[in-house]
Amino acid sequence: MGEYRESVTNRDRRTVRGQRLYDPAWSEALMLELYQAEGCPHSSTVREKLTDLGVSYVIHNPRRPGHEGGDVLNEWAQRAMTDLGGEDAIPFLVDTDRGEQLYESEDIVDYLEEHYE
Ligand SMILES: N[C@@H](CCC(=O)N[C@@H](CS)C(=O)NCC(=O)O)C(=O)O
Repeated sequence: MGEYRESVTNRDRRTVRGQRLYDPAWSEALMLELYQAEGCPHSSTVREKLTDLGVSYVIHNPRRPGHEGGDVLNEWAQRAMTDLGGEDAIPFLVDTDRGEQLYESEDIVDYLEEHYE
């Protein structure tokens, strides 16, 4: 959890060639973070909804799909997901702006329709 919070703080200070980023699209992208996997049908449902809504978001690829837990691809993302949500399950959405986090693709889709449509 500590590492995750620190990284959010660092990311908020991200700069490009010395310029702080104030691009509204980047601000929007910071709001939604999706922990997911290619080949996971439930992640795909969420990605399609985000696309349909035209919402920008950040993708994390903690691991391969699989009910038993696929191979870990990104240890930081895997740890952030389990620390934040308490479960090793994808898809997992974090809405940093609203302070919400959700598992379950159907719940995530409902949430997105409610808050981002
Ligand atoms: N009901 C869940 C199913 C998600 C699911 O089965 N995800 C797989 C990867 S494709 C997974 O992470 N399984 C591990 C687990 O659920 O503990 C949803 O709709 O999001």
